[in-house]
Amino acid sequence: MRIVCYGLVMTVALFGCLLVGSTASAQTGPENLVLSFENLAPLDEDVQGHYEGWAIVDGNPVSTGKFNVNMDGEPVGLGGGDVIDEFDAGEDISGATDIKISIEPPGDNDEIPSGLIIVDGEVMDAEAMMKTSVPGLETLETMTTGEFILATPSDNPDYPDNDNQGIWWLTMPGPEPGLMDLPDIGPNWKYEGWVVDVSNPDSPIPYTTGTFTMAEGFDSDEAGCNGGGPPFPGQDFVEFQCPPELVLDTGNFAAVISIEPEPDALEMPFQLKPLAGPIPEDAVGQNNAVNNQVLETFPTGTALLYEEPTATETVTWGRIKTQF
Ligand SMILES: [Ca+2]
Ligand SMILES: [Ca+2]
Ligand SMILES: [Ca+2]
Repeated sequence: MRIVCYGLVMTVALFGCLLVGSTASAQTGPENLVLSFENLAPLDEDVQGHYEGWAIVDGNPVSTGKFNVNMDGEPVGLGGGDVIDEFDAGEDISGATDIKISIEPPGDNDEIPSGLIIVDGEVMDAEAMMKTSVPGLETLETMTTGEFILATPSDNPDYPDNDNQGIWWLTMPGPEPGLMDLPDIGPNWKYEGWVVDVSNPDSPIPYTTGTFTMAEGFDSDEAGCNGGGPPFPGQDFVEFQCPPELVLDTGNFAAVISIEPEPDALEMPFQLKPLAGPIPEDAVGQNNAVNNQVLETFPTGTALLYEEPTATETVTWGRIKTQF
């Protein structure tokens, strides 16, 4: 939508400005919706499922259509389809109060949204600015910080000196929790720690350190398949545990905290990565920071609904035409 003002002061004073619909991606009717996104990642449709838009009308969700996104974040049809300039809900959604984008499981055929909403926003003046729909987002955005140490406590009786083969989300002296102001993200999400081999930037290789919901307490697999370690999230990548064995202070690894959907179909970091940073070559024996990247990397979106042209505009346009 752009605003066109006519030059004469008298005309503007009498009739105000005209609202002229933008030329591209105009919503052609009250059943239509235009979606655009930043930082929304393509889904592996067979494993992760697909996106689906929902207009909340009188408190009930109306599907605006299933889609995936391409590498530019543009909505596309499932199975490698074309870019979708405009969605058609098949009924009037111009009175929607909210727009939500869900992730639906593979083969989903029902007409209700899954519990997993990735972005949503309230409709104001036929437009919804959508933000990532994770509980505690405001805390994640600016307050959440992270630190880790390298250590391998689970095999220390035999191997006290291989500290560069494990990572623990804690700080010393202590141990104190290394993840600060980590909000409760509810039943549909969980945190997961990762070390990522980035020696080939084109194909990074992630290794999980386990899933967790709080900064303190054991994660899903403790130090690895044989357990052990302190009551904090972390992992020992040592012979005593299951493979792989990793040496983390080579300058080739990054440390990452992701937020994963629950249940989680893919053994890869999900697109929400609130904290990440390199594992430095001098990481052993010190606390190491990961950076908050929520504002730069979390998905956002815009939903444009149909706006009924008002009678005033029509009258004004007619008067101007007769005047000039
Ligand atoms: Ca569904
Ligand atoms: Ca050790
Ligand atoms: Ca673990």
